[in-house]
Amino acid sequence: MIIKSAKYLTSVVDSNNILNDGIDIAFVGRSNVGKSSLINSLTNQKKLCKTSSLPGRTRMINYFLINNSFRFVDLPGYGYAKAGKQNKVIWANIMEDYLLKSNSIKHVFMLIDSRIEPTELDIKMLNFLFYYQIPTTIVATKTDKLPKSKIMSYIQKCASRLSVGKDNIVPYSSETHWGKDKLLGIIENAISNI
Ligand SMILES: Nc1nc2c(ncn2[C@@H]2O[C@H](COP(=O)(O)OP(=O)(O)OP(=O)(O)O)[C@@H](O)[C@H]2O)c(=O)[nH]1
Ligand SMILES: [Mg+2]
Repeated sequence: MIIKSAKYLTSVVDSNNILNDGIDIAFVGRSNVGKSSLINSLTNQKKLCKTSSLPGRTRMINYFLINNSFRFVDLPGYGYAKAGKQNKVIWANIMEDYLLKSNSIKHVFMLIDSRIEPTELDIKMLNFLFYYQIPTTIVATKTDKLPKSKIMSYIQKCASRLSVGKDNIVPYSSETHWGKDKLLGIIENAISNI
């Protein structure tokens, strides 16, 4: 599929305002894993989605309208712990509300960092998605930071930790756009299966 247009639609901070009509492709994953960068890479835009080297940048649900027909949904990252227990944002309620309440989700891309073993929260997230039978693809980001010869062994480690086959993980780089055609194909399938 070709993404011809992508524009910012709206942001939602209150679960009651989650959009319930239409078609959503959502992006979840640990804070700082590269969700916003992936959306920019898929849409060929540099600044559609704000990215930051500081974790916890995206605190709300951001909706983007793609090809005037379906939406990309940038969800708040989980697992971000600022100094001090009170400030710990382990699991954003609005993200869970979205995944449980939205009638629009057609597919979820769950991002992990290809260089880092998936955390307990990643495992919890994946089990949550499987439990609610939400169609999900795991994407391993930032592969450009690994030597080419090591990428597949890192992906295998991530797969073992998540108890899935390594073919269930798509390696990606938002710098080089490696993996983009594969993800666009998955999106095309997800939105045509309606
Ligand atoms: N080299 C490289 N850097 C990446 C890649 N993807 C993301 N980054 C960098 O990682 C940092 C975090 O990326 P974001 O896209 O803001 O991550 P996020 O998941 O949206 O983060 P939150 O909104 O905080 O949950 C930024 O400095 C990005 O430039 C990638 O594929 N390769
Ligand atoms: Mg973000």
